Amino acid sequence: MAIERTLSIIKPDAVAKNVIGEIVTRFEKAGLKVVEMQMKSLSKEEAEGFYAEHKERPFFGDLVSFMTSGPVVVQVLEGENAIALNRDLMGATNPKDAAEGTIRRDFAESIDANAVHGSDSAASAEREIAYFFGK
Ligand code: RTP
Ligand code: MG
Repeated sequence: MAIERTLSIIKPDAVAKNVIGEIVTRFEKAGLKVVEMQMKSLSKEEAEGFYAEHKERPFFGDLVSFMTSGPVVVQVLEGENAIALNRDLMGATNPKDAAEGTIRRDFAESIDANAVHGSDSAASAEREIAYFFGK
């Protein structure tokens, strides 16, 4: 049993759609516990730093514009196998490829406006949690 923590962001498209509660309910029903939660608007610098691993990618500018287009909900989720479990609940990056019953399949519009972020590894989770909430 590995109890992990992972960083989740409910992105501006999902906040605008008024589905914060539905998304959090999916985490809770899957056994993940919300242990930190903050609604905020990311500055350009915060979004750039958060997604720094993608800074050379062609979609980086669009990604930063999108992530600063409205408020987001930043959360730390805790539970058994939380990092992989959250990625499973989210579904594939492109909602067109996301499995039935996943958050992105049900709430996302496009590969850009794809409803949620989730840490993709233990190292990412550690960095991302510290980025928003400190150690
Ligand atoms: P996230 O980091 O937001 O949880 O998404 P992810 O792991 O599923 O995907 P990642 O590869 O980390 O990409 C970060 C975000 O960049 C946008 N993206 N666009 N046009 C493209 O080919 C492309 N690839 C990625 C997506 O919005 C993705 O969520
Ligand atoms: Mg990612």
